[in-house]
Amino acid sequence: MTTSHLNRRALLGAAAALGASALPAMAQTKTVLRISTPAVPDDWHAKMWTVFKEQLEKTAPGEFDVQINLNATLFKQGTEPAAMARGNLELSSISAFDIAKLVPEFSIFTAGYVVRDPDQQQKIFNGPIGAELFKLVSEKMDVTPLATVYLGTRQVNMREAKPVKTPADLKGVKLRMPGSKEWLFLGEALGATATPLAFGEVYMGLKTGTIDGQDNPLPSVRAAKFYEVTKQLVLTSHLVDGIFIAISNKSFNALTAAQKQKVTAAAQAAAAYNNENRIKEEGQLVEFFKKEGLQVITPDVNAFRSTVQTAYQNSEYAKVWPKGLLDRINATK
Ligand code: KDO
Repeated sequence: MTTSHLNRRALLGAAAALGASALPAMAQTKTVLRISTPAVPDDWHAKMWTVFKEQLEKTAPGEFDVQINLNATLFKQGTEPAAMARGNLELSSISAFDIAKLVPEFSIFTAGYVVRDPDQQQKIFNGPIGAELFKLVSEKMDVTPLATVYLGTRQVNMREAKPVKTPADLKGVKLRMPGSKEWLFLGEALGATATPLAFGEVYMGLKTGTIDGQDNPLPSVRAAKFYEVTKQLVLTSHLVDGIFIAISNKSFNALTAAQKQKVTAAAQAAAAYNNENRIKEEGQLVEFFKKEGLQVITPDVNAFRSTVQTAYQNSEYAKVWPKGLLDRINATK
């Protein structure tokens, strides 16, 4: 064997060894970002995660392994913040109701008829109020909110049509709400008998009659097909609802400055995609539901507003709202 042969063989061997070990080594350097959400695939706030993933694939090729888990298949609705704090989940979209459990000041955003519209919602959370409250969220929940997602304006959706003008007309109505005391308070404030149930069980609950109604924004009523098992929409517009794309601090702090910027930009692009599509669709859905045979009525919204606002003002929640915050929210234009 000549020297050159030896060298070639040695080189080939080294290259093979490198090839074999280099691939898994590269794969290992990808940062896994697990996402869990109860959203159904056809809803905008489910599809927005694909926007997040695709943007990161473009801006940081090969750096992230984004894993999207819809329909609450990875974590049950409402358990995502605890999973993130424990390090079992990197990202989720968390609600004001999830946050209020650990940051009581935030319960102002669980109250009906506080935020006026999606535009004001963005201004509140992208301005000084958002900055102050998100700092508390990071300190107390160990997660960083990256973007504010308009979930839509919540409406009452009834299994059987009923003349509903004021909160008194919802007396005795078993209105499904997500399962936490903050949500149940909102259902009771509307005049109904609030019944806790996870989002994934609502369709069956409506179909079988274990609940009389549910509340959700119109795009979610469409995406989750609740219109197939209900006969009426009551446009109470009681909550301009928001969810927040949040990342666990442990994961966020492990990123480089450039990665932090790219992940934040991807979250904001995802939220912008959702917000634009959701607002547009929300404006068109009344016609769609009417065509599907639902009765759509507008109740005495002022009566709902004053009853709900009084319930919150007299509640334990209002006692911990920072002084002047409601005025600052109202002054945000
Ligand atoms: C719901 O369970 O009614 C709700 O609208 C509550 C939201 O905070 C959010 O969890 C949402 O469901 C899910 O993302 C499903 O759309």
